[in-house]
Amino acid sequence: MNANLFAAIAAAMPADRDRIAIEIADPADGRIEREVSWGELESRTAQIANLLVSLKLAPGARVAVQTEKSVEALMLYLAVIRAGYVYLPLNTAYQSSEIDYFVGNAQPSVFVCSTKNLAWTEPIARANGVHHVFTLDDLSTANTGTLLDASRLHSTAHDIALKADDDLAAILYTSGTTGRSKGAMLSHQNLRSNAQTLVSYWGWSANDVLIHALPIFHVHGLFVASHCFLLAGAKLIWFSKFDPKGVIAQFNRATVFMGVPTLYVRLLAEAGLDRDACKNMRLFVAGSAPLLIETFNAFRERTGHTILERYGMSETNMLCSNPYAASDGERRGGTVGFPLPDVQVRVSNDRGERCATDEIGDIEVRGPNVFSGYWRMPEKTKEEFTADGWFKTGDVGKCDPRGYFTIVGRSKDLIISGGYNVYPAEIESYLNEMTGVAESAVIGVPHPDFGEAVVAVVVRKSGAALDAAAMIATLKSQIANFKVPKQLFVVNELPRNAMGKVQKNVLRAQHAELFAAKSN
Ligand code: MCA
Ligand code: AMP
Repeated sequence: MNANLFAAIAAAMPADRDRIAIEIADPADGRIEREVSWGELESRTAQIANLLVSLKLAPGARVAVQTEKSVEALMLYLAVIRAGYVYLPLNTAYQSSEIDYFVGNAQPSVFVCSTKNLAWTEPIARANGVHHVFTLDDLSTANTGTLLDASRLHSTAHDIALKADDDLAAILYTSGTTGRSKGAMLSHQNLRSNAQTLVSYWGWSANDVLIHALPIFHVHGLFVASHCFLLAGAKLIWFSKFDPKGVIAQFNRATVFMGVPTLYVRLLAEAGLDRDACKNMRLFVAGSAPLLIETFNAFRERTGHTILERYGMSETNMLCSNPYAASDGERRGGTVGFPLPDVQVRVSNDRGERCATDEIGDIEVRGPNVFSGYWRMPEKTKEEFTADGWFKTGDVGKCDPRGYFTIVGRSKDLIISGGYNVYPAEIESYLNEMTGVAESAVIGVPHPDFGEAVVAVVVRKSGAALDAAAMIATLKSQIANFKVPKQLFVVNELPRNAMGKVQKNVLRAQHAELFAAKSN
């Protein structure tokens, strides 16, 4: 059997290749602008796969991609998998020092960027030894980019590369609590097994129509959403950008929606979100960050739908899900439900023993979905697994007597803002480099839209004058904008405990109302 994920995707395509696979919507009003058939998806991915093969890349070569969201970018992902290379998606918000790190660390053979970024990204790629640089833009824009132009010269027939279960399919960078980002290595089996589990557990069929409004450089939009639609042979309504009005306008033609909690908060802010607008829908899925119980309840009241919350990680794909079928139990707000079939989840105390029911401890996981390790970081990989082979998620939680898991916090110092992960240590390292800064502490505080917002507390060196606005502006020029603190406070000292450790919990309590007050 060919374990290539694309072999499973090809097998699930409808026999009638003229059927529409993707409808591309205008983000603002939801109007359908273009359609892509299954046949086109198949032949376009074959052409791009053939182009990649013609480059005579080494086995296991990485293809790094930083492009705007487009169906062409989804085709590129599928083509990389199909041709047997390794896909490395990069957030469009990343700036030069971030791209330099990822490209330097992963050493891709191919780098694909938007035409508008070529001038600054190509030198970084070339300096890091990348041989092939292409551009890729949305087909609806005038310039389609060199990747599509070159691919059109290639055959629309392509034999799917033969892959084993453990062969690498993708590398997803996730930041660490200390040091730089780590590349989570995901195999064809990791991706395929998890996608097949979700298709079956969430009751997918070829009649489903999924509204896809998430970015495609992280697990949620790239894997969870795209793989479910592909393996069910269903249909996508494609939004290049989330817009609540446009999305609501399409609910009456769709059956499934997936979003991070911020998308649900923004949907709820629209008067047009009501039972009638959602009457064709069968499933709303939330994940990537905690869904507040207020959001869960408000959505049910307004639409009559109970959001299904699930929990996952870049290293593991999806781990837990609230039940889809009523016969499996109710969907409980504030919980992430049960371990998915095939996935094992346990809660351990700091002595490595199993916690009792309802006892809080570290969440550890095992299964065919769990990655094999961090790219070229064997020591880090070893640290993140227990002696008996379970992956330590860094999330803290508990399991109730009925088997529902709840995430109560994180042992890792991580902020999740609007579904994007921000590691305080990274922001602190940039702040600490600035003239006049003695030290800094970056925290997450509750935010009505993003769930958590990044806030920095900076200690000035004796006699130094620090300008908070100027420091924020400097950060904006250095790092992805979602990581930049929404507010920065200059203080004389940080609160410390008896051991001299900075008490971030004290800072979080001090600033807990910062954004709540603003929203009133
Ligand atoms: C945008 N901004 C943000 C965020 N997004 N600030 C904090 N957190 C954010 N997430 C800021 C920008 O820096 C900018 O600030 C201003 O908001 C407007 O930017 P814009 O791009 O127009 O924002 P937006 O389009 O409204 O984006 C908000 C968003 C987006 C739609 C919620 O953040 C988003 O798509 N989030 C989803 C992320 C996701 O897919 N996560 C899944 C990870 P300024 O004006 O100052 O420059 S996968 C995962 O976590 C696991 C595996 C799982 O379980 O799924
Ligand atoms: P990432 O590695 O960027 O994919 O982020 C994974 C992290 O997101 C997990 O370790 C959790 O901390 C968090 N996460 C994902 N889904 C949920 C959820 N439903 N509830 C709470 N936290 C979540």
